[in-house]
Amino acid sequence: MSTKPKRALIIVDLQPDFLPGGPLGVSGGDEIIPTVIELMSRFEIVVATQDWHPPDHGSFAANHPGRSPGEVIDLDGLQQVLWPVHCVQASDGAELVPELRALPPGAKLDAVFRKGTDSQIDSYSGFFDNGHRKPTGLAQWLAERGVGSVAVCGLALDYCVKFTALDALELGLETTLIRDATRAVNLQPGDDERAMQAIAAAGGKLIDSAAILSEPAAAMPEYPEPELIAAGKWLRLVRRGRWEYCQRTVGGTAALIVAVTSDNELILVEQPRPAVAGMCIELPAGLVGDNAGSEHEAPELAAARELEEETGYTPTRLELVAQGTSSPGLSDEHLIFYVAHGVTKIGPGGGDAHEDITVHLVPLDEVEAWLIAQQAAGRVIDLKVWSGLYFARRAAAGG
Ligand code: VGL
Ligand code: ZN
Repeated sequence: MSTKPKRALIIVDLQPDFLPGGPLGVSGGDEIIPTVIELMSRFEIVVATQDWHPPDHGSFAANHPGRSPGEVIDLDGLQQVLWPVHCVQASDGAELVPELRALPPGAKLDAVFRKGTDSQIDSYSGFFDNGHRKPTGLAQWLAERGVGSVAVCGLALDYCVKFTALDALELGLETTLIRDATRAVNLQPGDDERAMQAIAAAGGKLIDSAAILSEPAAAMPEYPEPELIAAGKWLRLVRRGRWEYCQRTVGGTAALIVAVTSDNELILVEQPRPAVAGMCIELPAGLVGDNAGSEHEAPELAAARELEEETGYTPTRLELVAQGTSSPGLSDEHLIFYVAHGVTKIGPGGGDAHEDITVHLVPLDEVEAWLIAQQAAGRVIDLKVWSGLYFARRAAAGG
């Protein structure tokens, strides 16, 4: 098991009510959104906090007759700044900002923690209420996922961001404030500077987003465009840098079908394979989009069609269970494994006019012995059969 501590991004209270124009609008709050979204794809784990108050919340000046926002009162034994009504549960202004609800590819939000839900106590920090009486669950959630370091951004620097960062430090998490991905309310001029000093004094790091965004996105080398070496009718040989490999001219993706009959037999096919000059035992399979006019065919349809052509069986449902490369040193071919559920025999099978396919129904608990016997008898075993066996057994076990 990997024990490398993970790094999480905590996005604090990025909600419409804290954006300019909102009841607790933070000046420039909207300007941080693109940076926050860009940062999201650079963290293994991303969480957001959401200020989520009941209408009778004690932090709303409107709930204290004669009081105005900005005044400080005693609320259940704690000093409480009074605020305009904001982030009332289920109101539009309490939603996460639209940019967080429709994320671009590569960005994901793993969890949202709501806070300030108890009307008698406010909660600036994403970890605890202001009296440190109750946790929100965020600390435990991060610990369960092996998070050892957090970067904090969002609104507002001098309240919820500050207390979230200070609690993270107190919990022993390595904590970084992303300075250009936060903005302050600044009820008093200089509150922003004082918040940053407090975080730094407690052991937090202060950085700009550029320090994170300039890290390489992943350990992906840059590759030159492939050059063509030779082209056949169905395959071409190409070179990328010094590496030669082949590509299909049609249908770069193959769909493999793992089908088990109602009698618990794995459906395998045997056919002559010129490349290995032998009879090969394989999973039923076909190329996606290899029929004229079906270039944009959905892979499930290709899989169902191939299963029926080769074996005569048709599924009631196909489940995509895995996809990836077949032989990445040799080819860019991509494979998709489907488990075919509820197969029934409706045709003869045997493939099209050019194919010479024999169907084998092998009892699921005898597949190993059968494959070994086939190999001993001189047949070639396609190793993907063994992967298929894993999915067949898992499906048979109801997994
Ligand atoms: C916040 C004041 C009241 C914040 C929340 O998100 O910083 N500030 N509620
Ligand atoms: Zn609030």
